[in-house]
Amino acid sequence: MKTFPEDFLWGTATAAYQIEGAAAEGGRGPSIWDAFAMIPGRTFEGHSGIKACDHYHRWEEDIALMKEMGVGCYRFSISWSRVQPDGKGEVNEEGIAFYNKLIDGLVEAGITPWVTLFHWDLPLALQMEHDGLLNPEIANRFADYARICFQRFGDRVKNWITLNEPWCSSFLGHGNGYFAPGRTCNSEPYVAAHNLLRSHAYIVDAYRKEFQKEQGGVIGITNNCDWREPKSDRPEDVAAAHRALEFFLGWFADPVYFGDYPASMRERVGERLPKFTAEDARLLKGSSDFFGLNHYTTMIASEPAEEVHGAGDIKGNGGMMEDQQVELSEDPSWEKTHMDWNIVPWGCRKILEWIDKRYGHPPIYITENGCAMPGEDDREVALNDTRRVEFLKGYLEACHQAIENGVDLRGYMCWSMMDNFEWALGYSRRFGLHWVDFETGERQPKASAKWYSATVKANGF
Ligand code: GBH
Repeated sequence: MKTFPEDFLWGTATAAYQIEGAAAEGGRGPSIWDAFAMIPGRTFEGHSGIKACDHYHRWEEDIALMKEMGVGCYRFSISWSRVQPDGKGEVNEEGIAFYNKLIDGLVEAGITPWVTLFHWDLPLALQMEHDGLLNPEIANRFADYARICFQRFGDRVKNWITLNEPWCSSFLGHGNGYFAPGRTCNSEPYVAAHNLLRSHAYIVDAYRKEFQKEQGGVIGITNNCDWREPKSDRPEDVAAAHRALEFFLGWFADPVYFGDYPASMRERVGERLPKFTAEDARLLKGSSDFFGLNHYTTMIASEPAEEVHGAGDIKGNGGMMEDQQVELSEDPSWEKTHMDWNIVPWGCRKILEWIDKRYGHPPIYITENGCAMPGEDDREVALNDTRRVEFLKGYLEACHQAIENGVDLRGYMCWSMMDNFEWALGYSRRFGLHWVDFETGERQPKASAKWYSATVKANGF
């Protein structure tokens, strides 16, 4: 039996655009994902989040399912354009009312809400009229929106996540164009990342100065990082793996913990890497009350034999390929998920230990981990998802080992509470503990939901 620490927090996670649906209801304004999904070829068979899991109407049932599982927390995100349809100015009271009902329902069910303010769905008006994340002014828009959320929900919400995976908005949104807004450039990712980091800092500053004392909550950022295992113990390969992690996670976590980007990035990206003003650096340093980590997979890293070209459409790429100069490969013996991601549980322990060491033993929450497995369009296959159970066991065992090795891991939130809109891959990939019929909206617990529930209740497995 692997037993977790007494106060270990067990949860599940979702994001607004992936589950809510009701995209044109209740006064919600469009986001960049509504627009992106309309461009032919950008999402699987043109799928969009217009209906998704219809959580906007089925939220009570979803809370009941989570109560049944016995989870301690639920991580969800707020749709900015549901709260502020234009991304600035007027507040949409219907949107506020929806989140109030959801939050009240969770509290009543004994489930602690963990709220992400931004999970990629930027209000379209900010993109069209103000160049979105490329405009430094975005940090003020973010802070104003966050203030509305703190004011309206902060009496009950005590756990805030500013941004989900800014790496994805920066690199996938502005580097290889795989995600909204679909731009491809070798400098814009650095600008978008810079403004997202500044936005995070401004949000946290507003919370700490105007709300934290009275409301007594915590606030932090969630970053994603895959593990990079050196191909050999040659110093060049070890350095390449370390550099890959700096270009992937250090890009976002170094400014938050140290007030600046990694030196390796400064050297290699040069003029294209923006500089923080003294004031921004001051606001950033120490701006997260916990380390939020989303972790899914592992790749092997080595010093490239010849120079790497291309902006980074290469599988597994964690940073701008031409800049980081790391060769990535896989062990052919590794099993893969339906996303084609390698299943490597020990990579999870190693990334946790890397974070623990580099960032001075911070309290860490895994705010996402999970998998999509092939064949789950078939309901019977999905309901008997033994491969997901094996995946979760493997990764949770790695978490347990990390804790035994001294990592301050405080919680684990499984991605995802239910099957949902998997971004560019639409409804073709199913990450859920609950199966969803996207025609009727019906939900049903998979075997993994039952296994996870037993694990949560026993605080181990
Ligand atoms: C998360 O992102 C998101 O927060 C969530 O919304 C999403 O539904 C979930 O994961 C599942 O995708 O180059 O093929 O080796 C995940 C971020 C970044 C993790 C890329 C895996 C490498 C894949 N991902 N990374 S690959």
